[in-house]
Amino acid sequence: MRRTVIVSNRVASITEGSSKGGAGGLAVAILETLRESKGLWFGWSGNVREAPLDTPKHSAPTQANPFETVTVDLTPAEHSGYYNGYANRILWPVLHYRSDLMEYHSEHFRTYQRVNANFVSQLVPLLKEDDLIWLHDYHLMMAPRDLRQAGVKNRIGFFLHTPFPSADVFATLPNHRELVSSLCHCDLIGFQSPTDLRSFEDYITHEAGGQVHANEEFEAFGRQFRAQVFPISIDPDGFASAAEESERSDVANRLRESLDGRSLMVGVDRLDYSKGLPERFLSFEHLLDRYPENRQRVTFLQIAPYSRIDVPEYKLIRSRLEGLSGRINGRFAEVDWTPLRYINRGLARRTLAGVLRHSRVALVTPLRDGMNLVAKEYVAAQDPEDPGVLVLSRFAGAAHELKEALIVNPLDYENTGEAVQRALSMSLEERKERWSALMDTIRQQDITAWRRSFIAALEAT
Ligand code: ADQ
Repeated sequence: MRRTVIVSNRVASITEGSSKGGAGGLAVAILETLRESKGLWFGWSGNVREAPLDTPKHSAPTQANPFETVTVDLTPAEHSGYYNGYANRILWPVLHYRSDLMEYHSEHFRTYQRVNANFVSQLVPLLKEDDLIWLHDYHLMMAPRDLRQAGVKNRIGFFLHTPFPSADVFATLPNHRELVSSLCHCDLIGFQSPTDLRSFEDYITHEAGGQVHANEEFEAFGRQFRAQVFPISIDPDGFASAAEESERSDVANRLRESLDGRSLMVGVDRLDYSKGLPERFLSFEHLLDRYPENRQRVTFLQIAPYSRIDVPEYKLIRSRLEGLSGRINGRFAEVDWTPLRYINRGLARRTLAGVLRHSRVALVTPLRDGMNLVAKEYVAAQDPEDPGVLVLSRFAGAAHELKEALIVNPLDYENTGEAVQRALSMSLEERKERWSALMDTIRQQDITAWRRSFIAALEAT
């Protein structure tokens, strides 16, 4: 088996990803790929230093983790230009159809290019002839070109975890051509959903003057490559057992007691403007307004840990949510009932699994999302004898697969409120039918299938 070299913005600490159910799905997938191929994981250490070390930091393989990690530090200027500036304030909004939020400065693009080039120059001496190189996500879009310029002939694959927006939206990025022409140096580009692939095809034919042939073969900027859909997933059975075990935990008991027989609705997201949280809060307000029988009977728990706190747009969305949650609770709360519990902290994965299992309805209503793993985790966490209902945005990549969820347009908050009402009153029989169809889908395309199919497709290019 060939060695796989994974390159991502961050290298997670091994302990974060060491146990099933204890780690995020992506970390598990990456670690399994690395273990199987005795691979190498390269990326940022997470440290920001005025004077970074000259050489990257290696960690040697161990018996439990038979792969290497190599990490580099960023300077404060690199962190602010490449990570906060270009990746999070320019690329992220555009990839999520929010060009209006882009804060463009050409200096940020130069820093982004410099950091990509620096990653590549530190990586190249570590490469072996038949390594497969697998680049992850929007932080590293200039790396394919740099790798080829450094003479690297290995197979290179790139997977985009976010959406690829429609060609017109992508073209609002002043550097759209540089970014896509760099990606075209890959042998394989992977997207989350057919919508993303279609948008990319459209970009290639209409913006780049390239061609799309049969078998997902592309030609553009003088290069030939493939682009395909690989919907990312989770380990459903691992997550299901974590949820089942967590049901007997202290936190689960506390949650059950505090609900006092009320139905629980849940939302779990990083606090990000792409996740549709204000619209979700409004849909809950609509539910209580329009269907007063839910007052005192339903509690909505929204878990939304802060993310990207240095980015101003995230401060704005935070204060908007604080305002809305205050208004909803002020309007509807009783001395013995708080309708909305809004928590800005992350939960341990096992605890999270238990909370999802205990929830009658999950609201996964992003305005745009590459996939959204919480949707799949919610399904996996359910009790097969009494499963809850998933209310899912049509704009999450997951909606392409999870067709038996109640699919909504999150911008229509009233309609989302109606879907929740339908979910709360759905018969056990219908809940079971929908759940088992959803669970079958997730089992068929789980995280192992995802990583193996990407690697197989890369080898086959
Ligand atoms: P994210 O935008 O971070 O990921 P998501 O797919 O939902 O979104 O993954 C988040 C992960 O973090 C999930 O496993 C979830 O359980 C966990 N998580 C979220 N909030 C948590 C909390 N409060 N406590 C504990 N755990 C929490 C990006 C893209 C997505 C894409 C993924 C994977 O934006 O579209 O699905 O990468 O490709």
